[in-house]
Amino acid sequence: MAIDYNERIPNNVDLGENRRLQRALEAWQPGYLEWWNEMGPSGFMDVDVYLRTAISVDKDGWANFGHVKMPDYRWGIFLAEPEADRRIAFGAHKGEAAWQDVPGEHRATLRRLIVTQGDTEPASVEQQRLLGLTCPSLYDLRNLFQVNIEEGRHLWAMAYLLHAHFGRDGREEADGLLERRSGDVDKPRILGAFNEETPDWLSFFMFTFFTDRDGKYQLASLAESAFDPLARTCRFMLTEEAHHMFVGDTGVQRIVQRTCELMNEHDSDDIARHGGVNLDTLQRYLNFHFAVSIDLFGAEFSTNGANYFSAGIKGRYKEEKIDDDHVLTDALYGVAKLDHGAIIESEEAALTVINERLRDDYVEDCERGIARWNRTIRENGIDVTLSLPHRAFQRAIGQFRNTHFTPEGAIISAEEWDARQHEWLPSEAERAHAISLMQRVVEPGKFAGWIAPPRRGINGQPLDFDYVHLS
Ligand code: BYC
Ligand code: FE
Ligand code: FE
Repeated sequence: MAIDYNERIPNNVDLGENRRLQRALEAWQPGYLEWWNEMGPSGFMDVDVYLRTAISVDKDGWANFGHVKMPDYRWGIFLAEPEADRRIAFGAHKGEAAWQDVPGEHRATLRRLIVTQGDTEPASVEQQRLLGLTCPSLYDLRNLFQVNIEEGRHLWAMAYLLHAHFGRDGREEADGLLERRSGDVDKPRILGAFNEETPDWLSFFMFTFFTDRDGKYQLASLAESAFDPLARTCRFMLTEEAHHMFVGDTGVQRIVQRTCELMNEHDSDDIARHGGVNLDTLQRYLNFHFAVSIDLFGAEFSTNGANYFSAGIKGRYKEEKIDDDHVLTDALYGVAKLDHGAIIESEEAALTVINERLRDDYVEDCERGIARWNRTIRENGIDVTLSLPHRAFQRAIGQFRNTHFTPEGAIISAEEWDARQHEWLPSEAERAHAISLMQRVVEPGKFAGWIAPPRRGINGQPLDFDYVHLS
């Protein structure tokens, strides 16, 4: 289905047929642009960036690249193709027709989830707004901006659902998405990870690896939703998300590669003074970003989660490929449970721990990425491995939040935590060092000394391509 770019708001939802909705969104658009100009990438609004724009929502629709000024990017509303006679795949309504409108009894819940999802998108743009000033290359600068404009589009996706399906309070919530600010004491973003800072590119790559990956899993579970417009919106968003994780995955891999080269060149594991990032620093950043990101799956034991599933609002990852009854009334699922000061394996009602199941799928996906980074370390002849910390480590949400754990999952006292946390989390000095490495490199084809070049450019372009016209 082609996207209509002749409209003020590009879309594939026949927006022109619904004048009221079109007017409401056109009224929201200036506020969005104002937000983008205020909170989007600082200092780069009038330069041409080599961006990818969807011209249709099928696979080939993505092959459209060209230099665009970011404020001129055509943000719009794109839903994946409808599935004829789509049926609800899970929960109490399994087998019934998917909902084209919001059922009254689920209105508040759906609105809340859509607002929560929508809130993360602009938050990440706000967190990343200064990174362009210290980019390690034009290639990376372009990738940052591609991620940023697509997160802006994800905000459009949720604002559309709020306007189209939730009446006046939906419009108010859509305005609220433009009013909260990441890290603001009075009006912060909703979820914890989105109020953290992303002060340097090491954090950015960890964020796109770990936190955008939470996005992938949350979107995938909402892509199963009985509420069909939400499902279709999330399906298309997932095609954009893949690039964000590519940026994080390859970004960290390139740092690992460069670190290993410096270690071999200087025959030392402390290469911080040679302009690199030490492997133990990478491990501490990894620990931090993993812990903050797994908090985003919510509490292990969650009646909310159980209700979302039973109501058909939020499914499991790849629900339809799972071989069970998709209702789970009596099903059990094994989880790590904190029981009288010890972590035990416990079989629990699958519905109650449905958040934990999604977290398991996510952790497995993270493991695959870490294995790739470890392969790079091995290929450089170095005997170190990076690993994910235990899921109980440094949690702020769920059963582990009030207890301290080592990255191996051992329970420790508050005193031991205070004395040893610098071993496991980046220290102030280490963060300052990472920031000090961030010197802007913008000569085409050149890369900062702490990161290796990528294997290939974007869309078949050479590495020294002028991805962002700075002059
Ligand atoms: N921070 O029953 P639970 C992305 C609260 S990322 C603060 O588990 P719930 C992206 C919770 O509100 C994907 N509070 O809660 C990535 C609840 O409070 P109440 C974003 C939290 O709500 C990178 C209480 O704790 N999408 O797209 O059922 C760049 C009990 O917990 C947090 C979504 O999140 C937290 N981390 O489940 C750009 C999908 N966690 O009600 C974009 C939509 C929990 O007791 N959201 N609480 O006062 C959801 O599905 C759910 O809201 C959650 C939490 C899974 C997040
Ligand atoms: Fe997103
Ligand atoms: Fe993303």
